[in-house]
Amino acid sequence: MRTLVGFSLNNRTNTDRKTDKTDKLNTVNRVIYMAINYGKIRHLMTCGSIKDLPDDKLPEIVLAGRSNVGKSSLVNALGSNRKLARVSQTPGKTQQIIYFDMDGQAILADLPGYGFSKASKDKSRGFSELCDNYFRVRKGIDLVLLLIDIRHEPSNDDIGMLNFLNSADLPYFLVFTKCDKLSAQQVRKQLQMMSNCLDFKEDARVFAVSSSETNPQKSGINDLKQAISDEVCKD
Ligand SMILES: Nc1nc2c(ncn2[C@@H]2O[C@H](COP(=O)(O)OP(=O)(O)OP(=O)(O)O)[C@@H](O)[C@H]2O)c(=O)[nH]1
Ligand SMILES: [Mg+2]
Repeated sequence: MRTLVGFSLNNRTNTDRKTDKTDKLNTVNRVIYMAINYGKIRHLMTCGSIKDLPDDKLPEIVLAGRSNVGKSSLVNALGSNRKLARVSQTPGKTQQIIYFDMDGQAILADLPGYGFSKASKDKSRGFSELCDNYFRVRKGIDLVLLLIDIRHEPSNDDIGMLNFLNSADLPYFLVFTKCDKLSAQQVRKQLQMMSNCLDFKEDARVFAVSSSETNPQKSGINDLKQAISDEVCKD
């Protein structure tokens, strides 16, 4: 179901319709067509247990990756809103599943990171379990964004996660984060290293992005937005 930004769909208030008009003008000027209006990403709910998951009626996009890789920062970069998700230098910040509504078109799940955590060992085990169980019980995931820090060799957890996605036949994009910390040449070199280490599908979409709050360029983010929109709203 592909629509012009802001021209989707039901249950719109008059205020929404006014915004839609502005969006239409902006869209026409930029000649960008996206089904999801990323300016309308909102916090939906927070879940500490897989017993309390929300309805899965809307298409769902899941952010997965090591703790500290930049999942919550990516939510903020997608929504151009630094207050959407809590970002921290301390690994293990996101300890629950945080859901965001994406313009009523899809939901976005920010999962706790796998791998190391400065939280207590028990808690850390809890996060990983939550992440593992999530993929086991959650049906109808439409797209997984697997985030990997461009600067480092993939961890065993990254490799395990990718192998799981391949074997479960879940659609995924590989998103390499923190590219602003390297030169363009280093990014290319690291991408080559990643393609040697990681067994990703030949047709897998790969993005190199920067979500840094201090780097206004946010490279790769627009391409990623367009690709998510196309993938999730293609029917
Ligand atoms: N330079 C740079 N820093 C980034 C980028 N993305 C995230 N960071 C930084 O990395 C740290 C961790 O970011 P988060 O977004 O909280 O990471 P997370 O994956 O949500 O971490 P958990 O919630 O612990 O799983 C923060 O200090 C961010 O500012 C990026 O693209 N560039
Ligand atoms: Mg987080």
